Amino acid sequence: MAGDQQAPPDTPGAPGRLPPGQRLVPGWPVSHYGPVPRFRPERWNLRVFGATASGGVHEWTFEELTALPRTTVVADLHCATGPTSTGHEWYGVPATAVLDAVPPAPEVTHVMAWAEYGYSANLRLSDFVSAATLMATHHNGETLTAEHGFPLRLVVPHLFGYKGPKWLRGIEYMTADRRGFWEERGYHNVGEVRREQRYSYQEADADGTDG
Ligand SMILES: Nc1nc2c(c(=O)[nH]1)N[C@H]1C(S)=C(S)[C@@H](COP(=O)(O)O)O[C@H]1N2
Ligand SMILES: [Mo]
Repeated sequence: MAGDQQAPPDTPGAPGRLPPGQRLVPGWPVSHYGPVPRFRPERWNLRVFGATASGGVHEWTFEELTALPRTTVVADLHCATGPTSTGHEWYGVPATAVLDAVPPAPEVTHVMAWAEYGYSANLRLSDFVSAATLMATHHNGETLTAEHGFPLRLVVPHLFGYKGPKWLRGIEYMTADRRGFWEERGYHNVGEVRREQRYSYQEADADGTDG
C-alpha cells in the first residue's frame, strides 16, 4: 500500500480539498458492521418495493441488472468518523435508472436502501436521484471485492459512507422518512459531508430533518 502517497492537488479529495473534519487515509480501508456475505447468484436479486406507482414489486436478477444503463463516477469516500479514502472510480447502474424502470408513486419522498443481513440506510429521494448516485458493480476497472460490497453497492458521493450500503439488495420507496441502521444508532439522519452532518445530536440544526 502506498502509505505516504499524496494525490495531486486537482484530484477530488486531495489534501487541500478534504472536507472539514476529515483526514486522508492511505489506501482503501474496509469498514462495516457484521460479517461479509457470500454471493449466491441463484438466490440473489435486487428488489424494488414499497410505494411504487404500479403498486407492484420489481425484482432483477444480477444478470438482468447488468442490462441496465451504466455510468462512471469518480468520488472520494468519507466515513462519518473522519477517515477519507480517495481515488475511487465507480462503475455501475445510475440510481435514476431504477426510478425510470420502476416509477415511484407521486407521494414518495424518501427511499430505504437495504443490504444483506438487514443493514439499511434512509435517503431523501433528492439524494437518491442525484446525478452522481449509482449502484456500483466495479471499482477502478475491476469487479468489487467481497469486503467492499460485491456484487452491488450503493454510492452516494455527497453523503457520508454509512449512507451507501455494501451488498445492496433492495430499494424501498417510502412516503415518509424512517431511520435506517446507523441513523437509529446515533448517526445523522441526512449525512451531508459538506455540512458535517455526522451525528443525530446535530439534527436540531439541520433544516427540518429532526428524526
Ligand atoms: N452493508 C453495509 N454497508 C456499509 C456499512 C455496513 O456496516 N454494512 N458501513 C458503511 C460505512 S459506515 C462506511 S464508512 C462504508 C465503508 O466502505 P469501505 O469498507 O468500502 O471503505 O461502508 C458503508 N456501507
Ligand atoms: Mo463509516
